Amino acid sequence: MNVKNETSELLKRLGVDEKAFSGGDLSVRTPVTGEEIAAVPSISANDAGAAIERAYEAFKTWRNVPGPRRGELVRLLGEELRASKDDLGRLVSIEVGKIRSEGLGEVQEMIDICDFAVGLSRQLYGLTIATERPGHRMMETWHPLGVVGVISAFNFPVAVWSWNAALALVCGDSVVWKPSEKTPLTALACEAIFNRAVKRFGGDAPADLLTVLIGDRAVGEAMVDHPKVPLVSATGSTRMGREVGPRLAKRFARAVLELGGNNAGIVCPSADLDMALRAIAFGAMGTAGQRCTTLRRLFVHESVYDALLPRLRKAYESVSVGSPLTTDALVGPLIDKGAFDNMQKALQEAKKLGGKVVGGTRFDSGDADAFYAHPALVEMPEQAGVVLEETFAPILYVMKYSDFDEALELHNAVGAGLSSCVFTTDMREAEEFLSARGSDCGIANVNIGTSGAEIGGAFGGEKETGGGRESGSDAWKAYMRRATNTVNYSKELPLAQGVSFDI
Ligand code: UN1
Repeated sequence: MNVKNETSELLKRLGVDEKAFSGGDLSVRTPVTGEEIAAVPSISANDAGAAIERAYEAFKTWRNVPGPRRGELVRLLGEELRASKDDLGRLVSIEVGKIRSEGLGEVQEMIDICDFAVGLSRQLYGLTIATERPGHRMMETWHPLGVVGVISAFNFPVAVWSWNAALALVCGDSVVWKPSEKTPLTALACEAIFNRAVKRFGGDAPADLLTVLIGDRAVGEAMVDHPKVPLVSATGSTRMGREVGPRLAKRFARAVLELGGNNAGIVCPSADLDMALRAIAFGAMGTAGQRCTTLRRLFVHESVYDALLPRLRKAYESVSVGSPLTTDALVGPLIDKGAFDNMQKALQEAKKLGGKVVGGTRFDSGDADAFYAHPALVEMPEQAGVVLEETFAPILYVMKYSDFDEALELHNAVGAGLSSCVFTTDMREAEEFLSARGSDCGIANVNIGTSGAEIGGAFGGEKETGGGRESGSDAWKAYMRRATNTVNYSKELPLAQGVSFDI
C-alpha cells in the first residue's frame, strides 16, 4: 500500500473525518518519501478568535467539575491512547519520520503523562500557613486558570501537547492547540482520540474543551494576543520564543517556553566507555538529531579521547539510515529540505573552523524529495562559531579537554540551557556536575545521555531555552492560579504587623 493510502486508512481508523484531511489548502508531506499525503483545511486568525471564545465558555463550566472527576476524563484519554498506540505511533512515523520504536515511545510518553495527571487530580494541594494573628487561619487555594494555549513543534507532534493538555485538563482549564503546520495530521488524530474519551466521560464535559487550530503564524499570533488566554505554552526555536515571550509579557500573560537546546556531555577519565558510547550514539543520532534534547557537543578528556573516538567514528560510519516505514534503520529522514540545507551549511562552517567531519552527506533513499543524512561526527579544535548554536540535525561536535573545571566552563558557555550529562564513575566529578557551580541546565544527568527524559520530572531549561517547565514534579502550578486566603474565626480584628486603626 502506498503511504498516502495508508495515512488515510490510519486517520479514518483513528476516527478522523475524511473532510478534515482532504481537499484543504495546507499540503502535508511525509518526510519518509517526500510525497503529499494529505491536504488539510486551515483556519483564519478570525476563526481562531471565535474558537478561543468558545473555549472560554467551556472553561467556565469545566472549572466547576471537581478535580478527581476531571482526572477521570484524563484517565479515559489514557485508555483511548493505549487502544490507539500502534496506529498513532505509526502516524507519527509517517508524519515526522521517526523510527518505529520512537513513534511508539512518543505515544507511551502521552500515556505516562495521563497516568501522572490522574493521580495529580487528587493532589492539587495548597499549603496551610501559620498566621501571626490569633484566631485566624491562612491557606492557599489553587484554582483553574482559564484557556491554555499550546503551540507545539513538529519533532514531538503529540507528546508535547499531551504534557500540557493532561495537566491543564485536571487543573480545570480548557485547551486550544496550534500544532506545527508540518504535523497537522497527528493533531487531528489526537483530537479524535480525545473526543472519544469525552463521549465515554458523559454529560459534565462541556463542548470545546479541546480545540485544534490548524493554521499559519497569524493563528498563533491570535492565540498569543488573545486576552482570554492567560497562559501559552510554546515549544519551538529560540527565535520563535523571542517573539512569543514579549507579546505575552505585554499583556501580563504567563509563558511556558520550551525553546532550543545546545546540549552537551562530558566524558571523564573514569567513564565507563561502553556505556558512554551507547548513550552518546542514542543522544546524538536518535530521532535524526531532531530532539530539543539531542546531544550536540561532547567534551572528552584527553586521556580517553583516543580510546573513545575510533569507536564513535565506527558507530557513525556503520549506523543504518533509511525509511522508518519499510526498514529497521536507526536513523530516519530529516523533516524537510530546509533542515538538510541547514545541516550542510553548519558542516561547511565547522570545516572552515578546522572541523574534521565523518558522515554528514546525503543518503540516497531513491526519493528525490526525501532528505536523509548520514549523521555527522565533527572533531573540532575548539568550541567556536557554529558549535555555539543549535542546528536541528544530527551533528555532534567533539572537543578534547584536560581540566574538569575548564570543561564545565565550556559546557555552560552557550546561550541555551536545556539538557546536559556527564560520564564518570568518580563521585566528586558527578556531584560537582550536579552542584550549583556545575551544569547550568534544567536537566543534568549522570551516566545517561541528554535526551529521553521521563515525564515524572519537570521538563525545561534555563537561559535561551526559555525557563518554562512542563510535565512532572510541580509543573502543574503554572496551569492554575493561586489564591492566599486568610480566615478570621475570632471575635477580634487584630491587624497584621501590629498596626492599629481604631475608629
Ligand atoms: C523535545 O524534543 O521537544 O527528553 C522534547 C526527551 C523527550 C522529550 C523531548 N522526552 O528527549
